[in-house]
Amino acid sequence: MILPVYVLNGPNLNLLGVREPEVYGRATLAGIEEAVVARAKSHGLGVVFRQSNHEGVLVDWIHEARVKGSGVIVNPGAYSHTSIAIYDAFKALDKPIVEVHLSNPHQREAFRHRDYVSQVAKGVIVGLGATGYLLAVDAMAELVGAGASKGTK
Ligand code: CA2
Repeated sequence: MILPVYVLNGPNLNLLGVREPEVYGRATLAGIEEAVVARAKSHGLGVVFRQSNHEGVLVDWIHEARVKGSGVIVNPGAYSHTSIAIYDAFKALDKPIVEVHLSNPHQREAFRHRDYVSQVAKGVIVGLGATGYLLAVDAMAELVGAGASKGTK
């Protein structure tokens, strides 16, 4: 039995679908959660899906995933560009990490070009909107050896 995949979302992502649809798309976080859970289920994987606006809460959840998760898909939001605490927590996580960004930070302000989490992630998906989360689930299924992943059936 494979442990669930943690899908962690950082600050302001609770506002998805409400403001700035031209940057982040029209999907709400609840809609993304529903699609992620369905996609993970197709791979035989469970999901723990969470969002917090607080750095320390995200650190605590990464610690929790060390024990209770098989890997972490993360959109750290703006903490990607600032948080050494989240970087350190991921360094201590001996499990696959896939980072997702809805927008493409490389096409945006210079302060979004540095990304601490990318330095510890196995893979990074940017600029594809909500689809990026689903691609991350497919990649994670392969990384954790989930039975029904694409290409194995
Ligand atoms: O593109 C992404 O997924 C980001 O992680 C989103 C973060 C941003 O700081 C990163 O550079 C890239 C911001 C999330 C803010 O989400 C909002 C959604 C709707 C309205 C306002 C903010």
